[in-house]
Amino acid sequence: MRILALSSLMLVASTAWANPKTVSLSVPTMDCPVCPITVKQALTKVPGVTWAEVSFEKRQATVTFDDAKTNVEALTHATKNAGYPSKLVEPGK
Ligand SMILES: [Cu+2]
Repeated sequence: MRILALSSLMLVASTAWANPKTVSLSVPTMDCPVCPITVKQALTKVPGVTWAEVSFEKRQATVTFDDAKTNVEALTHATKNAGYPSKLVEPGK
């Protein structure tokens, strides 16, 4: 009984300790200030995404996600489906 309680507790803990990851995506085809709204919606709809911010000025999206639930490929796929192909901006570039 005690072991059962402990293992279910650990399951809850491992979910809470999911690894958040933040990446920047280049979205060069955004051509007016309304575009970022569409891109942001597309990104936040991806399961595992916890936060998305899109800058029209920089033509960039910054996305925070749980890397156990999704990945960069899913993010770029989502923006492409919304009409805005994107690609990962390598850190330091
Ligand atoms: Cu637009």
